[in-house]
Amino acid sequence: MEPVLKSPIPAGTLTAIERSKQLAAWTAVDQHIKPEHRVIGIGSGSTVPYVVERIVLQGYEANKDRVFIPTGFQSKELIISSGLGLGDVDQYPTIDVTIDGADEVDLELNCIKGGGACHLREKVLAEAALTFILVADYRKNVDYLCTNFKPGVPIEVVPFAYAKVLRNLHESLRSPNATLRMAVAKAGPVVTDNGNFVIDAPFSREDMTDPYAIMARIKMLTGVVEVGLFCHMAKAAYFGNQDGSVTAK
Ligand code: ABF
Repeated sequence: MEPVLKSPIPAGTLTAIERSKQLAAWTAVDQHIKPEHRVIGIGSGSTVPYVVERIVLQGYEANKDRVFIPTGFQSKELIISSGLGLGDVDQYPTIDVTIDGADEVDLELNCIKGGGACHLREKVLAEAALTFILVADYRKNVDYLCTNFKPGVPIEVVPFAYAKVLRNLHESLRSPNATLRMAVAKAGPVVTDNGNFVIDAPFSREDMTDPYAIMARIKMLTGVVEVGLFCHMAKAAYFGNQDGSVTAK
């Protein structure tokens, strides 16, 4: 049975989904960021602003020795606009805690990330962290990956290799509907912060019983930079629920 924590937040005016994101984020900050922590990784997505909100409310920005490392443009702006100290992972290759969002999290705390095309930098910050924590709303809490998140697994590829990697996915990796991610109005491919393209590859429930095995096979394809499957990395995940409770995995 998963433990259910009491909400740290009084009822407010947010929508149910936003409130559930906030609940997850605030709980993760309260449980895992300690006064002695000096280097904190800040992920991407729409749940992470609530992480920063709680950090500021807890007064953690006041210590100017504390630095916050972003996973991309969005979190960098968030850190700066919230008055937090900005750092970089090349300066701080060991991070005390990284808190980040997810597209889906399974029973074993494996997750899909990269719906926002930031998963390369997100994985660097997850791996650099002594403790990596996930926060999400209740829709992301699943038994098996690729249940609700229909685009599938995001794969960052160098532009030169995208067509070859697509063929590999279609023919050898049982993902016949893998597609190149296009920008709004199909103006062209989405380009990541690293100048690469993203392929979205849906997988069957059967394949997602062992996401690590699929991740390892995709990662071996020449031209793949990073796979949005984070296996055996997270220490805990928090999901805000519609009833104001938080589920911890
Ligand atoms: C990032 O933002 C991603 O890896 C994931 O794709 C997404 C989750 O976003 P949200 O918090 O908006 O659901 O963390």
